[in-house]
Amino acid sequence: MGPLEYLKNRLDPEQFEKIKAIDNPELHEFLAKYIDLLNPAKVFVCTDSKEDEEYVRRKAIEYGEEKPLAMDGHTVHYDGYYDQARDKARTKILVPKGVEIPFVNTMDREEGLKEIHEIMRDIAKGKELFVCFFVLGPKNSIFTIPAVQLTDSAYVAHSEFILYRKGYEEFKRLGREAKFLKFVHSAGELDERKTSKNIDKRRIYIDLEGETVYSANTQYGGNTIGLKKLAFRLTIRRAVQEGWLSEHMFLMRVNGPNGRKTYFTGAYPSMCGKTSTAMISWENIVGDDLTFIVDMKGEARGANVEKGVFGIIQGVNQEDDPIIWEVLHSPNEIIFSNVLVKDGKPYWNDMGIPIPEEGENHSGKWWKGKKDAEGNEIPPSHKNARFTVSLEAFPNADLEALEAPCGVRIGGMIFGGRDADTWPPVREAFDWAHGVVTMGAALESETTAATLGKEGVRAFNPMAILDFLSVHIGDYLRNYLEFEKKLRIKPKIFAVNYFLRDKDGNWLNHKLDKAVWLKWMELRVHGDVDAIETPVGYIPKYEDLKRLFKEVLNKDYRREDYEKQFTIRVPEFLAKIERIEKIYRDVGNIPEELFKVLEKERERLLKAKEKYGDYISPFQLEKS
Ligand code: SPV
Ligand code: MN
Repeated sequence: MGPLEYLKNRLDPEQFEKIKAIDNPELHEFLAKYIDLLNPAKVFVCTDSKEDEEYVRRKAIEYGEEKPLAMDGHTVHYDGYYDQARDKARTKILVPKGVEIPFVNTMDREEGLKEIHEIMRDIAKGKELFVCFFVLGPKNSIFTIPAVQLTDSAYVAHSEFILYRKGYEEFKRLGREAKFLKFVHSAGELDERKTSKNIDKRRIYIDLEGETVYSANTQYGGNTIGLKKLAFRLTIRRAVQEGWLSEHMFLMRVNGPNGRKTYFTGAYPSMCGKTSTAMISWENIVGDDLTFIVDMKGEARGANVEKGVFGIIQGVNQEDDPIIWEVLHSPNEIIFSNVLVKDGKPYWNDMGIPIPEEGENHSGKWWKGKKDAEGNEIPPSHKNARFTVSLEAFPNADLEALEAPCGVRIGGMIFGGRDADTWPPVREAFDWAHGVVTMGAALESETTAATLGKEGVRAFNPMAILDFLSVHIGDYLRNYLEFEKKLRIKPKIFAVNYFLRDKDGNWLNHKLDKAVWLKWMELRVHGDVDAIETPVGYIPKYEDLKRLFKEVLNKDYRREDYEKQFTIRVPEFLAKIERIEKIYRDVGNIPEELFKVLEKERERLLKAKEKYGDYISPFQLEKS
């Protein structure tokens, strides 16, 4: 029996007709194979119609995966208590026998496929399976990558409708031409709280060769929403093979003088300020997580892979995040996940207002002081609790840029780390290679609650991409360095660090200072202000920042604060070079250019140390 015939027998006629309308035998074969394997009680095929989307929304509630909240359009979803973050250990890239890729959790392809197919056999028994079509990037554009998602979770399908552009018509239009990505997900057996029961059989296996990702026995979005971090593994590989960039970056517009619009991308490991930067209320958000960058007539053009936000909610408060606050308190379509709910209202940690001392959260019925099985006190909401909402809900979204088929020209690229003692708040690279190597490839942060495991450990995380790398880091960096050659107009590269402290551990910056750094970077992209040359790049001049602090935040910026923040900490920088260099030497297959760039930086630092000592005030450098 051919795949189409199988589908005809297996699906309701109405659903079958939707599949038949897409002329793509590879798709038919894929659907027949996995519908047969997962063996659901019924199948629903989503077209781009409002009715089909509404059907998914309704099912999420009917099946108990989401509950309506008091405000129109708001629902809450809970993931299992032990299923609250990306499971790095059980996310594996399937590779041919004997292949090992540094930093990448790999597994023998044949073995992995065998295991996951066994786990997934009959896994959707008794459930409804949703077949959904989406595209990554704007529709019908140079960025577009079609994708099909199978999932037995209405919550996952619902999330994707909020986060991605619909793709059924694109599949129909492309027919056999569609080079699509495939996602197969099942939450597996559910417990009475409708969360995945068989966490020990949680698996996320990424088959590069088949461009297929399997996700089983988990619900947390980072593990299940195919088009997000699962697709990202596949697009990184495509980008390296095809000579463009698929990045873990926000995309935003910074508004310069006289209405000038300058677009920036920013790569920050989770919880390093990426979302809050992209959402500064007087600038304009295009995307908060994933960006495709291609060269077009010598320009670097960027587009948001997604059209919505799966954002961290902890710490969102009215004063610092007025826009998100407003979005979350308006009748938009929003899924709150793993928050505290009381009387139909969502609450989260550090929201800046008193919150109830009991209610329901990711642990079930919750009260202040409640402890989990390990004896740890359970906070009101999970640290990695999230909100899922479309960008259309944001009053400051740049929707024109979001859907621009040619994307937007990127003026600057930012790398944001998290370190207490090395990087100044903002600095600019001397050139592309200097930025790629000493800022992007040398990015470090501390581990956070976005993944399972210990928090607060210094973590090497080049381009904030380490968790998602699917190719050798050397090939990835080579592609990055080579990309410059295609560009006639090159984006400037910057590094930021919002987490610098003094010797006593006090923060040196306020949460909103980043808004000033952005304005400075915008001016630098256009050569509007001078800067001070240091051994590690260009830093702002005090006068410029003083003016910007006043203009942007209406704050008086003190000389002594500037001096503390922008003092070049030579020993710490040298130690960082040692660390980074060693990591790359041990890895092998790294472009020689990386070591040359690091060596030059070391020489500059040593020379400056001889002249000025270990800690160099920006005023000293300015004078010279
Ligand atoms: C991140 O952790 O980088 C996120 C959320 O954007 S997740 O989808 O879990 O990756
Ligand atoms: Mn992310």
